[in-house]
Amino acid sequence: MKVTPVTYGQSQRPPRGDYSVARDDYTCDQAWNSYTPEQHDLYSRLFARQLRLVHGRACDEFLRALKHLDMAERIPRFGQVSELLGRATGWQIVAVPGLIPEEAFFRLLSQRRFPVTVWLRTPEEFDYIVEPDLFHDLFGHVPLLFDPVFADYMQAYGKGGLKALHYNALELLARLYWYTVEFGLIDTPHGVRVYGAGILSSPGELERALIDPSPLKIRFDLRRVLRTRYEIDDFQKTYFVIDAFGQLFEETAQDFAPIYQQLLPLPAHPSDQVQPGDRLLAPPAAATS
Ligand code: HBI
Ligand code: FE
Repeated sequence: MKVTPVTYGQSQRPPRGDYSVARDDYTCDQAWNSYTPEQHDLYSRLFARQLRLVHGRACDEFLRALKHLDMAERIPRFGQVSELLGRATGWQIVAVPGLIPEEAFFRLLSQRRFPVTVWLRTPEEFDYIVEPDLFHDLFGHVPLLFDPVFADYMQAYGKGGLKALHYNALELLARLYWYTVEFGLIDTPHGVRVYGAGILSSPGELERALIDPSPLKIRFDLRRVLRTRYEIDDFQKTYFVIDAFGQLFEETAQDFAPIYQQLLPLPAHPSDQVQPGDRLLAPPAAATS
C-alpha cells in the first residue's frame, strides 16, 4: 500500500504508523493483544487526568456519553465500543494506522464510520502530542458520536468533504472541521463549554480555553470559519462558539458550491485577528474574589 503523505493542517508530514497493514479503505485491525501492560497503564493515566479536567468544562452531551463508555481502565476493544455506539447512533469506530488521506477520511465519515488511530503516544508525549493518537481519537472524538445531532453533523461533514474534493475546496472545509470538531466551543445556559476533541483531549488547552482572555472567542459564522487559517502545533488564537449542535448540522447540510465560489478567490484570514462583522464573546468576568 503506497502511502501518500497526509496533509494535516498546512504541513505535509510523513504519517506515523504502520500503513503496510491498511486495507484499500485505509482501515486495519486494532490488534488489541499487541498492547503492552505499560500502554494500558499509560492510557488509563491519560484518561484519569482528562476525566478530572472535563467536569465543569466539557459540554453535557460529552459528559453524559462518557458514562456510557466503560473505557477508563484499559485501552478498549474497538468492537465493543462500536456495539455501544451502534445502538446509540448507528456509528461504528474503525481502526486506522494513523492519519489517512482526506478522501478516505471523508468517505469513512460519510459511512458513519469514525477512524480511530491504533497507536498510542509514548510516555514522553504524555503532556503533548501534535498528531492524533488513539487517546485523542477515543477520548476526544468518540463520546460526542453518541449525541444524535452531532452524529448527523459528522456524517454530513463527511459527505460535504467528498463534494469539496471536486471544488478544490479541501483547505476551506478542513478549517470547518478544525474550528468545530477539533476546537469548537458551545454557549450554554451555564456558560461556554468545550465540545472540540482537540481541547477535550489536551490537559493544557482544556484548562486554558475557557478562562484565558487572550484567545478570540467569536460567535460561529460559516464563511468566517471557512476563511480562517489555523496552526496545528500551538494553542488556538481563535475559538468559534456555536449555540447548539443543530446549528452546525443546518449550516453543513446546505450546498457549499456557491460559498466556495464566493470564498475561494478571497484571501484567508490570519488565525489571530478580529475581522469586521465578528460578534465577539465578552471575556469571562474576572472571578469575583
Ligand atoms: N485522518 N485518521 C485521521 N484522522 C483525522 O482526524 C484526519 C485524517 N485525515 C485528514 C484529516 N483528519 C483532516 O484533513 C480533516 O480535518 C479534513
Ligand atoms: Fe481529531
